[in-house]
Amino acid sequence: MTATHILPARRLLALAPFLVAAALAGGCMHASHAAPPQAAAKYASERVSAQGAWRISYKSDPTPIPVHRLHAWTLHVASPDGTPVTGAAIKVDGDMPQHGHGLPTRPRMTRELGNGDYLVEGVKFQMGGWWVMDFEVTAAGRTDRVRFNLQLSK
Ligand SMILES: [Cu+2]
Repeated sequence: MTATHILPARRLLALAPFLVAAALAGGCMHASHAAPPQAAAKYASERVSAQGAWRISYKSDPTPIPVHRLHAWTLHVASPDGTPVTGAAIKVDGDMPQHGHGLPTRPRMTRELGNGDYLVEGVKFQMGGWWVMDFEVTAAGRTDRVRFNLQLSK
């Protein structure tokens, strides 16, 4: 093995601005298959989880969802027939699929409010555009996930 294929450091430094520019130009080079859903139904605030275990909806406080501002969501978890689900464990995540970055904060479910409602605090979006919010809900020995699509204006 020789080092002939290793670029000299100076050459790498010269390339750096172009690499950064490419990354900033939408970040789509490695996420080219990620495109915002077209159907308005995909942006609904109530959705059935992936395996059909839960019917989940959210409300942001304030509404509409703000950008650049720390705020809270209330998640409502019900069975498919609408019966509120209590005692659930909920994991929260979110990201911008086209940009390859996540949330600037780590939102958490901090309190069960009763009647199938759960408080999620620490939500913040640092830019407008297409976001996804993922919730993994475990209750009664069953785990299922739901993904909400958001289109936020700046
Ligand atoms: Cu972004």
